[in-house]
Amino acid sequence: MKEPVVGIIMGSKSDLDVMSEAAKVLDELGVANEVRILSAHRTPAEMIDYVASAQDRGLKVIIAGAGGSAHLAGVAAAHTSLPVLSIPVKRDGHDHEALFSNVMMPPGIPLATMPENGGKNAALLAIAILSLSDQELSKSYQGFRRKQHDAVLEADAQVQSDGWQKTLGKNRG
Ligand code: RP5
Repeated sequence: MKEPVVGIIMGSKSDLDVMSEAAKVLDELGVANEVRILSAHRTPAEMIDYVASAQDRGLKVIIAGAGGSAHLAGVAAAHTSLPVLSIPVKRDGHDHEALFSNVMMPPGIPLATMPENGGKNAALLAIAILSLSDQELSKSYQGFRRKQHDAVLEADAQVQSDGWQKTLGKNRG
């Protein structure tokens, strides 16, 4: 088994549904990753230890997600010089507190904040970063982008030939 190059961390088991979207995309493109539940508030020492040792253990990117006051990603970024991508976890009834807390980092400690619940894009950005030094992965990533591009053109061709009403009906099954 390949050693993980992406560490996915989250503040609570309750974040796993959102964060697993990142793991799924990394798995699909063959990027070895590890998933950990480490809270900035409830397990601060373990969380800092994990992040501070990440680079020496071979990790290249960290994806961190939390909701509410969402300190996890910012504190992680403070303890490593690896790129840290944050996923603000948003639930019904939340405002945008996690997003705002993540984008308001002080100058000097960068944090790449993804869309709310944006596990997929976090994984793809991690892949884009890793692709800079991994030709095989770069090819897989280009392939993914091409497939996505072709799917849109196919949908456009369908709506042009069948009309929007029929296309909508087909999509509804
Ligand atoms: C945050 O508080 C966690 O990341 C989670 O998004 C939220 C709620 O945590 P639980 O009370 O469900 O453990 O720290």
